[in-house]
Amino acid sequence: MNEEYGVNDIQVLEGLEAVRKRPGMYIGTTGIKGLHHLVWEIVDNSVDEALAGYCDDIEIIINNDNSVTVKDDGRGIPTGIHPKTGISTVETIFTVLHAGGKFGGSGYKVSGGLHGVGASVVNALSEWLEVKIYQHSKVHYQRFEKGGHPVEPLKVIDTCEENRTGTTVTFKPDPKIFEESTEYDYNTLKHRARELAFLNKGLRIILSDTRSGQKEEFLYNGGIIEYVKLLNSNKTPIHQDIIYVSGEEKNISIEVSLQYNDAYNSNIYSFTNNINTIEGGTHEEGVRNSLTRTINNYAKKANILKDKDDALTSDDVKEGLTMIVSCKHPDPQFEGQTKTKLGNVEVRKIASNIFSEGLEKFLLENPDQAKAIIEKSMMASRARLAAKRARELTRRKGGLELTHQWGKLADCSSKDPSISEIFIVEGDSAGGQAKQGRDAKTQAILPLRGKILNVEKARLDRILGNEEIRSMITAFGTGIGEDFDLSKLRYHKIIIMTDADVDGSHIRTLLLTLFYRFFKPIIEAGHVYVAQPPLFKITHGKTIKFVLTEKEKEEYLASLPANVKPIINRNKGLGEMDKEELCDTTMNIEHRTLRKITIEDAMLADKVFETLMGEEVEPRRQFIEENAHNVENLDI
Ligand code: TSJ
Repeated sequence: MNEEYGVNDIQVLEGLEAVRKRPGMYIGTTGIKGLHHLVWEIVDNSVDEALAGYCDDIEIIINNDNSVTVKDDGRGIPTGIHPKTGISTVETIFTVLHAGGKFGGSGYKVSGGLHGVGASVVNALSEWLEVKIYQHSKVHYQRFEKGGHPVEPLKVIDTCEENRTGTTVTFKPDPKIFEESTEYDYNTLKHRARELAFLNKGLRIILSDTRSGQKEEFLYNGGIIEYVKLLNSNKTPIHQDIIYVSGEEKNISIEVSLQYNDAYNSNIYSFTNNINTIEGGTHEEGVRNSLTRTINNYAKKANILKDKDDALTSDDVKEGLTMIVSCKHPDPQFEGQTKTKLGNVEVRKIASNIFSEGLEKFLLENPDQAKAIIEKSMMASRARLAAKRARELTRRKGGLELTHQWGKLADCSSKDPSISEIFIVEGDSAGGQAKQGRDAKTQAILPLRGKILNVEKARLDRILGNEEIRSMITAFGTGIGEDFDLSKLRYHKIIIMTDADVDGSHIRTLLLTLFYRFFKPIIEAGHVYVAQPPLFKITHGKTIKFVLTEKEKEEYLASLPANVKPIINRNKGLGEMDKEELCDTTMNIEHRTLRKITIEDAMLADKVFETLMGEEVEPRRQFIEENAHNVENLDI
């Protein structure tokens, strides 16, 4: 027996020596990343114990000397002699390479970090490592030194309370291996500790740092539901509930949580056995296919998506989506460049089936939320088609370059966006005046005719095909859709200048809706303004005064001597002012008042647009009726 132990011992040490010779083969790097990876190689064993249902708490402690302690309240590593190695299972796990499932007894699976190499590699790369096992009222202990050499076999060093069980491992990474640094970073460990807690609902992970006294506890009974909640916490969800679906088939479990927010980008994270599958794979594909299919099916059945509408694409239903997909698989195959893509083909169908069923149920039970989601996707679809059409149109016309074709634009001479402004002016006459009176260095003028609205009612994407609107988009320089690039914006002030009447209000609504749907970042960055032409012209003898509001008018009138009667003109259109008046009151940087458009303003415009120009007649009739009395002041 002793001799056999010796033979094994030599083989074992050769194995660990191989790890020390080429650590990169086992943990990727010996830099900071590899150093932190050691912690997860150990913690993963405790997480497996939790997944098996025997462990609730895992504690990770960064000690003063940058050793790390990982402690769980599981069953404790089996302490008996292992039949195949003739040494204790504990020692086997710490000294035999790849001593995962094969050595740990039934059900032992190393979910493993990326490399899934386990405790022996950590031991090999440590200056020293100690393990304590609490089991059957005893404390078992073993210490390893200098890259994994057992100081002596596993022994009992103490007694403990009868019901106490668990495993505690402390290791000190070897500075001879981790030459760059052996200093642990609390925040790096925190991020993954929290992620593990999200991915394993009900598992408590306590992280502490005796160097700084920091300590945090992560426990999420809602699991990945709470993960989505966190990811969406600084966003605006467009429906109330976080959708959660889970199921199991053939020992493969699938969990999905998702919620849509009002942004355009998406945050989709997928995991298999707690490993972030950055490259995706069959679990993510299954869920995403099913998301597209289920939303389309429901939308058609609920008659939100009409026969004439194009089916929503996978990209359409992705807009604004925050989603976590978590798969637990007994034998995952990782593929791809970085081995972070799940390859098991059977998972695609299982994930798809489980998710379809759960999602359909949610949509049927929550029609209002379903509607919000579908409308968001339909908006994405419209934007995609519009962008496509706009691209096609421009391609046909020879590109969106600054050519003579958009001769209506009087550009400014400055090429510095931070001082450049573009005035979008309603009507040719006001446009002409503005062109004459502007500061040509910094102020560009683009006249728009009101009739674009009447011709192209309802279909925003068709409005994008309108020559003048396209001139405007070309002038912005940012492109549209997938090509959009805010940094290419040619003017940092886009100023809408329209009449104070119904047509003016409509054009403003149209433009803001257009911006809201296709150029939201421009609004968010605060580049869109509405000019405030004076509402009244007050002539008193030889003095002329322009005022913006009713209140200012009253105040001004009250201040006038009573000898001459003032003449008050209400400014209906920009064209009523002469070019000096227009430029001085509304365009001149010194005298003008601009109102910056917020995303809320634009959102409101978008709603009004839907109502005014949408296909549903009843809400439009109602809207006009309700607003008939103040339609002149309909200022958005
Ligand atoms: F691997 C390790 F040594 F690094 C390590 C393992 C480190 C830490 C902190 C914990 C663990 C660990 C192992 N926690 N819990 C377990 N459980 C088992 O090894 C175990 C216990 C009982 C049975 C059984 O079938 O009765 C099976 C296993 C795998």
